[in-house]
Amino acid sequence: MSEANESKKMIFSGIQPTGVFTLGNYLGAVRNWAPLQDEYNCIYSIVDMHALTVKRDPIAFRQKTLESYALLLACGIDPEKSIVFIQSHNPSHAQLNWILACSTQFGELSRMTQFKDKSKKHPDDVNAGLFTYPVLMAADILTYNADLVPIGQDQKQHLELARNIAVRFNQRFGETFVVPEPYIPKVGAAIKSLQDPTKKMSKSDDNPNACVYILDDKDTIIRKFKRAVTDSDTVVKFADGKDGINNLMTIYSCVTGKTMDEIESEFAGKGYGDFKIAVGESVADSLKPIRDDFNRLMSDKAYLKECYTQGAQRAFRISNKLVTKVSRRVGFVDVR
Ligand code: ATP
Ligand code: LTN
Repeated sequence: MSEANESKKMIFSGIQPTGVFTLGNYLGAVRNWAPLQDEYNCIYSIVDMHALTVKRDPIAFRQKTLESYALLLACGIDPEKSIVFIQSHNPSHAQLNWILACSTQFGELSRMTQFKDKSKKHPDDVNAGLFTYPVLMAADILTYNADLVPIGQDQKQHLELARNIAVRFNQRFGETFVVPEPYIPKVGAAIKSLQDPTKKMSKSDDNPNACVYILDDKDTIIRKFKRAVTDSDTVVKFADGKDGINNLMTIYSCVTGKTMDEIESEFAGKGYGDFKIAVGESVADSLKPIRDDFNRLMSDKAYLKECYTQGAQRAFRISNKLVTKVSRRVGFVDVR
């Protein structure tokens, strides 16, 4: 895609290069991105500026960003069909971030649950970036006039804030931004930790048994599922109070396409042990092509560089138009 096709709706989404994507990132977000590529103008980004809100070792960070980019391609994002780029390569995000920050209230940002959680987790580094993180996310989305934003459940509150910022700006300065809609999958939008099924599965969890990473090998995946925390019951049934089993059933349903009723009948009379192995096997088999493709892509750094360089140029051509428009609207002096 060289320029956006005006007749198609625009999609934007991003993922942080904070580590290998988890099964949660995959089922809740990235897996749903590839099928959208034919019907929409899709722009997908590795949001490295967002990841900088937590202290990182620069060498490891650069490596993780490259790996995350390769992972997106391995998950089926096609740089010929979509724009795929690294956020810090396009200056529009930072430019619009500042303007939107001046239209965002301290009180609104204080209510964001991700800020509250992350500042509790890193009490020694409650930096301003962590606080204004959702404004940058709003800039990511609004600078492309995205209509739809595919995300997991945990990002709904941030998307709501982006909508509020857009509406407020439009009211004050005239119609400028499209007000984006969230696009949240019906099943898989909130995959839970395998060790504490009341918490979300998160890339930055310190316990590696809590997450399945999409590059884990088959034995590791099966081992993690065997160790998954469940209840003391034995019946595979989706029900209140069975968070662990509900989570495993959700994962199995996402991967196999089976309904909860079908899963209950399949495992009627069998115990949790058999079920956990079946979940592990189906997940491992569905992730195998990604692992193979990732290894192939990582051995061709020149190709990756070509893709992310072109991606950033294409992204800039679209976003810069909006930044120019917004700059005029707020009253910055025109340079040309
Ligand atoms: P971190 O742990 O570094 O904060 P994360 O694992 O929460 O990262 P992000 O990069 O913040 O992942 O999120 C990328 C996408 O994955 C977002 O759309 C988010 O909603 C989705 N996502 C993250 N975790 C889950 C989960 N457990 N279930 C479903 N979707 C998820
Ligand atoms: N905040 C998101 C990542 C993210 C994003 C975005 C998602 C940054 N910018 C724009 C969708 C659209 C997260 O923490 N998962």
